[in-house]
Amino acid sequence: MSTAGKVIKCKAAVLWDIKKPFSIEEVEVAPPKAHEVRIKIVATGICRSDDHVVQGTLPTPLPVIAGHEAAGIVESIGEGVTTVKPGDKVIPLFTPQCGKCRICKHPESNLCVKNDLQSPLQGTLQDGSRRFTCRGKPVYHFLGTSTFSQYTVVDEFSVAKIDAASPLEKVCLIGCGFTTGYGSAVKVAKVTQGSTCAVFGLGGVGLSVIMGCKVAGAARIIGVDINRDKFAKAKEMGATECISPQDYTKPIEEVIKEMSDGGVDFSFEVIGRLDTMVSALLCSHDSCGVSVIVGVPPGSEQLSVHPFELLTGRTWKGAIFGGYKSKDSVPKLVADFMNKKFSLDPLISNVLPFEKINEGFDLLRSGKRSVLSFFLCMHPYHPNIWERLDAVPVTVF
Ligand code: CND
Ligand code: ZN
Ligand code: ZN
Repeated sequence: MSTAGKVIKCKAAVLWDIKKPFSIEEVEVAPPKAHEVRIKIVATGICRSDDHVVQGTLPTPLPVIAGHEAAGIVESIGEGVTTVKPGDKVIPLFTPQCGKCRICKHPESNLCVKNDLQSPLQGTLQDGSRRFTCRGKPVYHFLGTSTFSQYTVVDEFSVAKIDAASPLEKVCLIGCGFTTGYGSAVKVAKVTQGSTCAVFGLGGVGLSVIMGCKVAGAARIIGVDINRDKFAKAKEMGATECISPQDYTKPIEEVIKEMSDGGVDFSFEVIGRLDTMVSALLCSHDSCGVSVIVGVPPGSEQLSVHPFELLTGRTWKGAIFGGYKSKDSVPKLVADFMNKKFSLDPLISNVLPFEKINEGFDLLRSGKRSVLSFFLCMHPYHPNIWERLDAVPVTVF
C-alpha cells in the first residue's frame, strides 16, 4: 500500500527537555507539501552537535527531533519537486543549497541563506511550519533535517540524490562528520603540500580533518587531544605525532610553536571550546598561519584576542560543513567514496539499533562515534538479539 499523501505513524527519538534522555515515541509525520520531500531514514550518525542540543549549548526550541547526519530513501515528494523521486537514495543536507541566493552564487562561500543556523534555531521547514506531531503536540525540526526519526520531511534544497549502490550505514557520515572535517582541510584551509598542521580534537570530525590534511600532502600532522585513547586511530588516519595538553606545564600553543619552528602552517579547532580556539590560533605561525574554527562554541560566549595576533599576518576563519556547497558536493563525495578514494570505516565505532540512541550518546561522550540503524530490529523473543530487516513496518493513516 502506498504511503504517499498520507500521514505516517512511526518511531522517532523526541527530546522533550534539555539534559534529559531522548524518548522513543510514536510520532505522526505529515506528507510533504510543495517543494518538500519525505524520506525514510535508514541510518543516522550521532554528531557532537546533536549533543550540544541535548546539553542546551546549541539553543533549540523544544520538543525537538534532532539528528542531522543521515542517509535514507525518498518515500514521497511534494508538488514541483524535480531533483529527487521516490526510491532514490539520498542524504539530507543540514546546510541547504537553494542555488538562487547570493551565497549559492558566490564562488567560495556555502552557507545558503535558507539555512537554519541562526541562534536560537527556528526549528521549522522553510514555510515556517512543522510536519511532526507527538502526543498531540507539534514537534520542532532540527537544521531542516531531523534524522532521529524513521521518516522525516525536508525542503527540496536540503536533500541530495546519491549513488543507488551506496551503503547507507556508511555514507550517512558524508551528511556531516566526514565532509565537515575533510572540507575544512582541503577546501577551507586549503592545506598545502609539505605543510605542518595541528588538529585540536580527535573525534570523528577531527579525524576527518586529518584525512583531508593527509590527502592535501601535509608533511606533519600534529594531533592534540586530552584523551590519549584517540592517538592510535589518529596515527592510523595520518597524524605523524599526537600530544596531550595534560602532559605539559606550559600552554600547548607554546609546545606546538617549539615543535614547528615558530608555528604551524594550518591549525584546526575541532572541539568547540573557547580556550582551545585561542590555543589553535596562537599555535599557527604569526605571519603565515591559517587557523580554522570547526567546533561549535557553547551558547553566547565571546572570544577575546589581542588584535596584534592577526595584525602580523595570520588568518582566522571558520566554516560550516567544510565549506562545501552541499547539493552539488555530497553526490560527488559519495562517488569518491564508492571509488575508494577514502574509507569511512575508521570513523564508525559502533552500529546500533535506533532504539539504543541514548546508549549511542553515552558512547559519544566516552569518545566513540556510533551510527544508528533503522534496519536493526529487536528479535521478538530474544531482547538481546538484533536482526537486520529489509523493511521497517509503519502504520499509515
Ligand atoms: P567529539 O566529541 O567526538 O570529539 C571531540 C574531541 O575533543 C574528543 O576526542 C575530546 O577528547 C577532545 N577534547 C575535549 N576537550 C579537549 C581539550 N580541552 N583539549 C583537547 N582535546 C579535547 O566531537 P565531533 O568530532 O563529533 O565534533 C567536534 C566538533 O565539531 C564539535 O564541537 C561539533 O559540534 C563540531 C561540528 C561542527 C560542524 C560544522 O559544520 N562546523 C558540523 N558538525 C560538528
Ligand atoms: Zn555534525
Ligand atoms: Zn542559497
